[in-house]
Amino acid sequence: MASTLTLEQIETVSDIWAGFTLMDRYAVPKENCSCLEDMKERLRLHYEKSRGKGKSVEAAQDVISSLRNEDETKREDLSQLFHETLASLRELDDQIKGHLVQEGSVKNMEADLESHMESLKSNECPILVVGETSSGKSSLLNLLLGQDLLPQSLLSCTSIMCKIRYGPTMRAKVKQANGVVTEIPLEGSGSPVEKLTKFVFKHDRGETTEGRSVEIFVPIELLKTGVYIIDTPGFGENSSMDKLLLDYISNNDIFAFIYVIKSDNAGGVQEDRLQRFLRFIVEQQKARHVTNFDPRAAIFVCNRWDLVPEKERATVKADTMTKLGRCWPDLQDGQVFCLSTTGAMLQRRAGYISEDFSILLDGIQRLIPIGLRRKIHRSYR
Ligand SMILES: Nc1nc2c(ncn2[C@@H]2O[C@H](COP(=O)(O)OP(=O)(O)OP(=O)(O)O)[C@@H](O)[C@H]2O)c(=O)[nH]1
Ligand SMILES: [Mg+2]
Repeated sequence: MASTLTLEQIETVSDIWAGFTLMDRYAVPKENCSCLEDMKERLRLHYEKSRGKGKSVEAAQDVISSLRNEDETKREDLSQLFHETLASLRELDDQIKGHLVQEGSVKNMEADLESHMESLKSNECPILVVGETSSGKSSLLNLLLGQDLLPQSLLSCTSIMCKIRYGPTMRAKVKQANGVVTEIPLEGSGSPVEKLTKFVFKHDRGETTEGRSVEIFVPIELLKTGVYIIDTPGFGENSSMDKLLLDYISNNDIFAFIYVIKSDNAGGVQEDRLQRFLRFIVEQQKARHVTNFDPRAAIFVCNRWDLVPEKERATVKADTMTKLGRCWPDLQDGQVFCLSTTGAMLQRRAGYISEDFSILLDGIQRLIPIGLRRKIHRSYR
């Protein structure tokens, strides 16, 4: 037997017992590996890791926090420029100033600069996670955050907008339709998922929770930089839940979003829903004067990829690309990612980042900043 794990050894593993034996021999963690495929994937990831390849769990966390850093630096530069311009405006010769005031331009410019400076101060950097019901939005968020926080289930559904942001202690704030706010401590005994379930989850998809929202505060480093993530109810099944999402899009600037697709849906991507939804985003953002809303910043995740039979994957991917291409302007191959969230979570719990998740993280790092730059550009105008 070789002194280090080799690819040939992994390829020859043909049953669970051979897999366990190889894992024991090379001290590969076995947790959560319940089938041959999971084991071989774990062995492959271990092989890559031992050769210094593949993403570490720490690097995966850094992806989200680095998004913010880029935004932060640009915001500081721009804020400085605004300060200087405002100071120069205020120092203008009285005669010139009088002339410009008469034209109304100085007053407007000062007011404009002040309002831009105010919006730049905002530490908000939202990433919206949207998509079909049961496509795995909540599961994907748990994966990105590296912990089980949001309830996920096939039978029940997220019924409320869940904003996840940094806080020194783990807690949630639930806002009722009548404005009453309830604080829910999430620390201590019992899992956060259990404590949150009755507030953010509905067992009957017909029930409504109109007008409510929840903010979940978690003490994790990657959110400390101001990035926050919003889990949303599935789109297209229940009109009151659709309304929650559509109202949010109409009332907020959307610079970055991840659209999750249920790849194992019979008939593939539900094109009409997708089209209505994506059109709505573009129109609303135009109406909100988010100029040049950049379609390149959207990320599409073909999730539950493990449930698509291997021999059908190429066809399903091609069909998805065609349908997405018809709904989304200038769609690039690099915006669409195939992922098994459950598979990635299983590997992540054992300290490995699966290949599909690693590719998605690279995509997030590449594409989300395009959207965030729009936020800055808007202030330049
Ligand atoms: N096999 C498989 N199951 C997945 C994957 N991602 C999520 N699931 C399962 O799909 C079901 C739905 O996942 P959720 O995360 O609740 O989906 P959601 O999009 O948040 O659902 P709603 O809130 O109802 O819109 C759960 O049973 C998950 O365990 C995946 O990649 N593979
Ligand atoms: Mg959900």
